[in-house]
Amino acid sequence: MTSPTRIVLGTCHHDCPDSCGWEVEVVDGVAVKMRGNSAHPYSQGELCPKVNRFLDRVYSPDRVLTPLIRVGAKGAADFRIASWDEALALVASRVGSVVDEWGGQAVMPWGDAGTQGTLQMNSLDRRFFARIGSSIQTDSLCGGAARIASASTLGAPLASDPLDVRHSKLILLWGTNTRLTNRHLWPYIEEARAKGARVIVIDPVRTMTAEAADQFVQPRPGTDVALMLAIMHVLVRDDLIDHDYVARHTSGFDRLASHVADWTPARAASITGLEADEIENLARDYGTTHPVMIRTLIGAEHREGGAMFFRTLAILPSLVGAWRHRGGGFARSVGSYADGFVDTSHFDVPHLSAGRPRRALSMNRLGEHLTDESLDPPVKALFVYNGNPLATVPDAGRIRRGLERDDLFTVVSEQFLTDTARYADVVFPACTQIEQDDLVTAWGHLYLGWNHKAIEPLGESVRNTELWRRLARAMGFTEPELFESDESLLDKSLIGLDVETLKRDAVIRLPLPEDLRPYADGGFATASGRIELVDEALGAAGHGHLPEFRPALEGPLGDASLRAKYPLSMMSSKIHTRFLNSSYSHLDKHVGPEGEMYCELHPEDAAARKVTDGDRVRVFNDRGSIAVVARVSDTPRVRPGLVIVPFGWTGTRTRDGKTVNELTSTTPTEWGGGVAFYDTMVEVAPDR
Ligand SMILES: Nc1nc2c(c(=O)[nH]1)N[C@H]1C(S)=C(S)[C@@H](COP(=O)(O)OP(=O)(O)OC[C@H]3O[C@@H](n4cnc5c(=O)[nH]c(N)nc54)[C@H](O)[C@@H]3O)O[C@H]1N2
Ligand SMILES: Nc1nc2c(c(=O)[nH]1)N[C@H]1C(S)=C(S)[C@@H](COP(=O)(O)OP(=O)(O)OC[C@H]3O[C@@H](n4cnc5c(=O)[nH]c(N)nc54)[C@H](O)[C@@H]3O)O[C@H]1N2
Ligand code: SF4
Ligand SMILES: [Mo]
Repeated sequence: MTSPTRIVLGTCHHDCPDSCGWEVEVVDGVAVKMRGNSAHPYSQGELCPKVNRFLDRVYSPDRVLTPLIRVGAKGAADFRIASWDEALALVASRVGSVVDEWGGQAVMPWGDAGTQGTLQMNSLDRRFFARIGSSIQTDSLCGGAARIASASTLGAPLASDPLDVRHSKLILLWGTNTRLTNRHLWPYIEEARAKGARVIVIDPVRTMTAEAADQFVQPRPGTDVALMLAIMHVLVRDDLIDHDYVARHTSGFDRLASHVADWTPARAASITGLEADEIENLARDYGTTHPVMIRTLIGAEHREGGAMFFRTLAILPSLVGAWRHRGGGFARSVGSYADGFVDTSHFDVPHLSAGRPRRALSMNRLGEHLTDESLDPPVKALFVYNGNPLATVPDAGRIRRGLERDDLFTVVSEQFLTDTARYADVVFPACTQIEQDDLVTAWGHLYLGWNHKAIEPLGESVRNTELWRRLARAMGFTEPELFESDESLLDKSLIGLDVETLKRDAVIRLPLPEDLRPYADGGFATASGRIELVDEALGAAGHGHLPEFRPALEGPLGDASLRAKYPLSMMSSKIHTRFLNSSYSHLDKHVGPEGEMYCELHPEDAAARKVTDGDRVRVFNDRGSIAVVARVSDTPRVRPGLVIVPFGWTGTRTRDGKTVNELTSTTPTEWGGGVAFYDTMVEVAPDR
């Protein structure tokens, strides 16, 4: 007799602003169907081309379902199946010896947001690594610099509700590819358009979002701060300033006004490659239309000047009083709004590392840390979870050389044998989201999601929290904090929420006002309560008291000798609808329709290199070289001088086993702890 069908509600865990609600149909303990939860107020029953086939991922024959121990060469993915006991004992003994010989800091954790679930992203791992006294992972591949830089202007990383674009008359999608990366926001934009709103996309690439916009502004990459300064120039010159708002809620306006006096549209035009008229019109539209919303996400952070982009952009709404209006302001990540309701600070238990010194290692410079002979102590053991750094962190060649080291012991927790997992000494099998309970805070909207476990973990896979508990036990640790249950961890985190409704519906809105408008009447979280247009701290640190345009060293206006060797700028943003970062690019039904990893060139650049559409080419610089197919079209998405190689491919599906991060730069953002992936110079040559 078959048991009745159960419908289990859940929330997507992916590192994606949408955090959609879903429902899983379960028969006899097997998930048979998965679809969007039509009662989810934001995603309204739709998932996406990545997650529509999620069950293929869950039940893929390629899932890692038991612990694995390496038997072949590193990178060969030659493993044998092992019992949990054996694998745990091996890790405990190898890591134990590393700690004895080199100290805890020789252990490096590397974890990202493979799941954004509150428990499974970052919870007991913090305690486990504190107990070891490991190195501490710092910096951020995604969002950290944008957050810090926006907060440097606004006082806190809090800004407009993106869903308020419904009420806008003018929407500037500035460095975000909404239709691809934040697709469930698009209907809200269309709603505004139906009421007469205009949409302007500002992006160096003619993205699918640009194609759907009313106006497309295509600056040279990394030059936006010059554009913003010229917009400020026009606002001041033509007196489109909201003087009342500026007087009451900002300080330093006079200095800003004189600072932008020589930032004429003509000057910015020569830097951005735009027409001076185009800049004039953009500034005038911005200064005269209300409500006016600037929507941005992460992309423009991945540059040497990435932090300054966000600091400067966040200034614009205060100059025109855009914050006053529903549908006006600046909408970026709203993740920090959940902080008051989901408090995970108790996940950190400082006394666990008492007496053990800890040092910071940047997650963005993994390759450097793994190969740096002067590092004291060197990294001797590496734990990777919730990420695939060999495919997603810049300068992958160096990471590979690190992972190949015989004296490095690498542990990976994964669902699949990713590029990185192939180099592991031990792989532990990880659950997927429908095999685990969790809470999901969103960064693209103000709804909080619950995720109910729909099926039992497949094979011997475990949720991350369980892995940390098992590892702690195997290491002989006894502190009770290392073994706290998932239920207890979550219970202590939820503050002032209707947990019953949250669990029943798997979604509630954060208890915030419907009309959010955080700064309608000022109230910035700075020391003075005002936006301090002159930032003393940044100035003292050499980053400019006032917003400054500084061209990237590895950019078209940067180091001339580098440019002579590698004259093309390379972007590697998200392009494919069926990939979510490097996840899914190993699954046939996802990778098949996306074709092959390519390099798109402007026809002029292609002709100069005797490259035509479909040719095999090499894209290279001093860091490495990748083999791809050229894409050249009569309607190029880029200006001359810029090429695109899409991000997201896994090396298991590319011609030479390499991905675009073989070429990318590890130069940090000038401040804010980000990394300048997109400021990368290359050359392209036929591969004959
Ligand atoms: N389909 C799909 N969706 C995704 C993801 C995915 O891999 N695939 N990844 C998810 C993740 S992790 C994130 S962080 C978000 C990111 O979401 P977004 O920030 O929207 O996406 P990005 O592609 O990083 O960058 C957005 C746009 O910024 C542009 N850009 C880059 N440099 C500049 C610049 O100097 N100036 C201007 N004006 N624009 C610039 C790029 O051309 C790109 O079109 O997407 C999420 N959604
Ligand atoms: N060139 C270039 N590089 C980029 C970017 C770019 O635009 N261009 N974007 C950057 C950005 S914004 C981001 S966010 C990063 C993303 O980089 P990563 O975080 O490394 O993203 P993924 O490659 O998707 O890896 C997520 C992994 O987590 C695993 N996973 C999922 N759920 C769980 C779980 O519950 N437990 C465990 N143990 N594992 C799980 C998945 O199987 C998957 O392999 O890439 C960055 N790198
Ligand atoms: S990946 Fe993003 S768009 Fe797709 S289902 Fe998950 S949250 Fe929604
Ligand atoms: Mo990201």
